[in-house]
This record gives sequence, structure tokens and C-alpha cells, in this order.
Amino acid sequence: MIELYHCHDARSFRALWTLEEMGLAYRLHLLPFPPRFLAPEYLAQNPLGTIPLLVDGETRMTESSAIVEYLTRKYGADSGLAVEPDEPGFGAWLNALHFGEATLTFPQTLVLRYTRLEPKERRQPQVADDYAKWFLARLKGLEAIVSQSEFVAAGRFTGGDISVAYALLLAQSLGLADRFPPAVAAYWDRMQARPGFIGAKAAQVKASAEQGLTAVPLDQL
Ligand SMILES: N[C@@H](CCC(=O)N[C@@H](CS)C(=O)NCC(=O)O)C(=O)O
Repeated sequence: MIELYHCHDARSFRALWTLEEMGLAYRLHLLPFPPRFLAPEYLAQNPLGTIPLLVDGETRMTESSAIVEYLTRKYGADSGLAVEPDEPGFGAWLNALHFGEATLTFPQTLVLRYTRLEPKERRQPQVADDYAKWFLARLKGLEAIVSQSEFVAAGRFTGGDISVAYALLLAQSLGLADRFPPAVAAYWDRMQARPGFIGAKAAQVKASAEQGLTAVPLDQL
């Protein structure tokens, strides 16, 4: 069975959401955040100490957007979550998968780190503010796409939406959602109403209870 190592609302949420959208069987291992310090035994599974880690037989993956691509291409033929190379939206789909992580999520990790994770004396409000602005400026690309279309690629819900919308979930946790431009805000509302999104949220709460872990949302760190 597919195994997913996950922290509440962290990037592994992309994989969890994909699994839920596709109705695949999986085992969820919930870890405290950051696992590197709070669950050092996890380093034996993933020496990086980061999540996600997806294990599927011999396959072990640690990049959240690549996991979305892997699951949708390997198991998702009927789901429509992958876009095939012969479809017109193929390039837009790949672009969205990478844009969600490399352009929209990475700058927010600096905001998270320098407002919440570092000890108080090492916090850097200027860095956090600069990278929050950097992230918000990068939303212009998404605003242009979702003011023309309900989804980011191929005119239907795909893994590209999961990658991009996860960055919006992180932004919400960091208190940036009230600065989303209007079409992005409406898109974010649509994404949160997806059954897979709701299922993934419920699955992490259930796993927290079963594994005796208190889920600490990022905005309460
Ligand atoms: N590019 C990777 C980044 C993985 C990553 O840095 N995950 C964060 C959580 S969102 C993490 O595990 N941070 C804890 C740490 O760095 O110790 C991905 O998309 O999965």
C-alpha cells in the first residue's frame, strides 16, 4: 500500500489531496513539525528530514509536486488529473505543477521561517515582509490565468490546481489570504470546496487523533 509521511497542512498536503481526489488506498503517517527536530527517528526514512515522503513499493519520493505528477500519471488514467502530452494543456499543466512549488511556495518558506520557526532573537521581520511581497507579486501570473479560466490548465481540475492551491493554503496559514487579488481569492474558494481538499483536511485530523498527535496549524506555531 502507498505510504505517505505528512505534517499538518505542510507541502505533503499536495500528495494527500491527490490521493483523496483519486480515491487511492494509502497509509498516512503524521509527524510533528518540524520532524527533523521533533521526530529524529524519521531521518532513517528520509535523511533530508523533510516531508513529504511517499513510499510506493521500491519508489521513494520527497518532492511534493513530483509526487502529484507521479500519482496522477501512474494511477490516474481515468481521473483527468493528469494532462497528456497530446492535449493542448500539457505545457500549462507542467508549468502549474512547478510554478506552485518553485515560484509560489518557496518565498513563503522564508516568511514562515523568519516569523514563526526561528527563536525570537533570530526572527527577521524585514526578510519576512520582503518575501511576503515577493510571493504576492508572483500571484499576478495566477490572477491572469484564473480570471480567464476556472482552472490552471486544460479547462478542468488537475494536479496543476493541487500544486498551485497548496501555495494558497500555506499563504492563508501565514495570514496573507486577505491580500489575494480578486480572481485568485475566488479560485481559492473553489479549490477549498473540492471533495478531495475536504477529504484531505479530514484525513489529517483523523490521523492526528489516531496517532495521538496534536495537530498544530502553522498559524499557531
Ligand atoms: N521542494 C520540496 C520541499 C520539502 C520541504 O522543505 N518540506 C518542508 C515542509 S513544507 C519541511 O519538511 N520542512 C522541515 C525542515 O526543513 O526541517 C517539496 O516540494 O516537497
